[in-house]
Amino acid sequence: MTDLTYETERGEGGELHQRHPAKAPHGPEGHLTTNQGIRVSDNQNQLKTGPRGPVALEDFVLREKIFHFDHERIPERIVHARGSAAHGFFENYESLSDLTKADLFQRAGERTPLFTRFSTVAGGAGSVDTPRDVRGFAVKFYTKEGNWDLVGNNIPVFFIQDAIKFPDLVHSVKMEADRGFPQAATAHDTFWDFVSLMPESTHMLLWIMSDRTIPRNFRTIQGFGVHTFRFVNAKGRSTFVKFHWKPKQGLASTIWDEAVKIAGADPDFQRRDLFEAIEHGDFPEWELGVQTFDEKFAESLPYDVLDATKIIPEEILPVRPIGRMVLDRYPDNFFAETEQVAFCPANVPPGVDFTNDPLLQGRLFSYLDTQKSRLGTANFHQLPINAPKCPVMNFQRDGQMQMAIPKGRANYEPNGLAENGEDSGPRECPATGFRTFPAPEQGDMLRVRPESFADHYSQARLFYRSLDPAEQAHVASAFAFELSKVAIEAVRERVLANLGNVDPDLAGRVANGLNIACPKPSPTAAPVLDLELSPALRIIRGALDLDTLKGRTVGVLIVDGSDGAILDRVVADVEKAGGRAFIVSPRVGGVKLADGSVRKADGQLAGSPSVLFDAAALVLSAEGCAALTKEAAAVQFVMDAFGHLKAIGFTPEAKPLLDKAGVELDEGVVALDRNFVKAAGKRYWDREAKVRMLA
Ligand code: HDE
Repeated sequence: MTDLTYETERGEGGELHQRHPAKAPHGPEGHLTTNQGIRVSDNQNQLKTGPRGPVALEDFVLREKIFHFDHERIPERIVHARGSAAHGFFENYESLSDLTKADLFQRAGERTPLFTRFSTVAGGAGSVDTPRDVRGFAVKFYTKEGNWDLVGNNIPVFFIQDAIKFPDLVHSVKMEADRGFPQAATAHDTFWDFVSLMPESTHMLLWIMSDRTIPRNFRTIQGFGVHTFRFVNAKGRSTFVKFHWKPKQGLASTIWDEAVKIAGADPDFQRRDLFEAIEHGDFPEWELGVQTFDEKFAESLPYDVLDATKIIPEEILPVRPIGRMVLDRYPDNFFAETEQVAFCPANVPPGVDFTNDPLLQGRLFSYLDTQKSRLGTANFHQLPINAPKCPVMNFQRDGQMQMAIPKGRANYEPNGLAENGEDSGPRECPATGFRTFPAPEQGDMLRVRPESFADHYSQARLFYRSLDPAEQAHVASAFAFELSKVAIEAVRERVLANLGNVDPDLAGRVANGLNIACPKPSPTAAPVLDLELSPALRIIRGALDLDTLKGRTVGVLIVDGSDGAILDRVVADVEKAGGRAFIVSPRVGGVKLADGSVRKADGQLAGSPSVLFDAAALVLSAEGCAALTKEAAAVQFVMDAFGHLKAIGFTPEAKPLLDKAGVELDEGVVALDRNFVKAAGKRYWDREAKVRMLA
């Protein structure tokens, strides 16, 4: 055991000194210093006038330390405050030079370093990881021709069509202005009041009431650029493009009851998951895909590609995979990297360009602006996490926290200093510099919404009707839950009237879930169309719903008397399948196995409920099981694993615990033999009707 307790010694005058033993490496690099590089002799005691006397103002060591601490926090992001990030790379599959001149897409196999931050939207920086909320999916590519920030979400549409509504939207969703709650939740009056008056939000509401907003973790979300962007090739030809990230880990969500319980059991669940996955070498990976199209295709659609409340279903326009992103390094320092990273959709390299999407246009202003108030200086781009990994040369100078020391007199352009033998600085480059695509524009200056943005319901209907029945039931139940938290009755009615345009069955189920009458559908500005359904939108039983244990965790419950051989086999099988086994026992010091040996646990039962795992294994002895039937945490462990549709593997001795938890045997409740691993990667949707009353 290391002894890090205080050592005491007497000084020359007999005074008492307390210090920690010097454990740091000796030599200059091991010495504690002030920010001015002055070595510190004592980091435990302030400078006092006499042992019991007043503290001296001249104690610069104390003052500097407290001063710096006082200013450690910076304003959190107004939205997306809570996030986690990782470093990695993008690897390009093949040259896309026909579509874009963007340097990172020119050569097959080329890797571009990147930094990706995932986030929730509504909650503060200290809120929990698993509220029902959109997840941000922001990627900073450090390309050879400058930074490209693809600042997307895990949902392909947005609430509003025009940036001028963003402050209203965000005010409505954040904590209510007078009472300061609820934190990180849409389930309250002001949010539903606002969206009920904004029918354009209906499509997004369907997505946020779906299981997409209660993802299992960051590794199992999809990402979308949302807006239509442009690719521009070397010949100056523009192609419209929509960006998609598809998780190689599969798409996976929690059950609402599970998400709520995870919030209590581990508020950092998704952050920890990202950290641990990378630490264990399970590097999360996504495929970047594009939907590309021209003006003619855009005009053939019954909706506008500039409207961020619309998708182009993959069945109509397939997603072409163009490369992969691997996240293989967790940041060294959360503040310096994850907190200080500054994304901006306006950061695009030559070959990527914008469209007139009015939401995108507003974003092009907002992000640079917000960084100044968050990071405090116009020089935030010099922070290591934000700095491009290519040369940055211009005549911008000075400002707070200027890190660069430019040489010479050339801080303006044009200048003729070269003729005087001096460095004249950089010059514009018409051949390789960024040129905006010369889209022809004309029209009257108006504050209007285009006619082509008027249909607010057809795609909401398309989304709802494309889902698996279990997902539809979750959507209806989520609406019923959220609206039950809304106290203003007129708001509930307005939402139901809007839902009536999406699908009468949905509106009826929600009304039934609330036990109120379903009002007539609200008037619509455009006819609601029955668009062709898109099964690609499903999570459950969809293309990205993978039955796998790879990168997933099985919680293995053990007690005194458990059979060590079975335990070892289960652990080995799980690991062989690419998963992790997390041993849970009533006491973290472990248990005495049947053969008398001691097996340590990774977590204590009370702090390791089954919501934290993807499947459960019960390696119990008869006596141990009898004791666990009297332990609520153990009964809950099993009950929740069953209720959250997870596989449960069990030794015969564990049966009494299953019975106590009300578990009925089905194809997901299996003996702990070789078949368990196969069963453990799945969720058992057929169990839903037995465990939940859904709307
Ligand atoms: Fe953002 N958004 N946003 N947003 N957004 C911010 O920038 C904004 C929108 C998104 O991990 C802010 O640095 C406006 C859509 C992500 O650091 C701010 C509008 C999408 C992140 C801002 C939108 C996003 C942000 C707050 C409507 C998906 C977190 C802090 C016009 C395509 C990035 C910051 C990170 C962050 C403004 C709408 C994604 C205030 C005005 C649509 C992932 O600038």
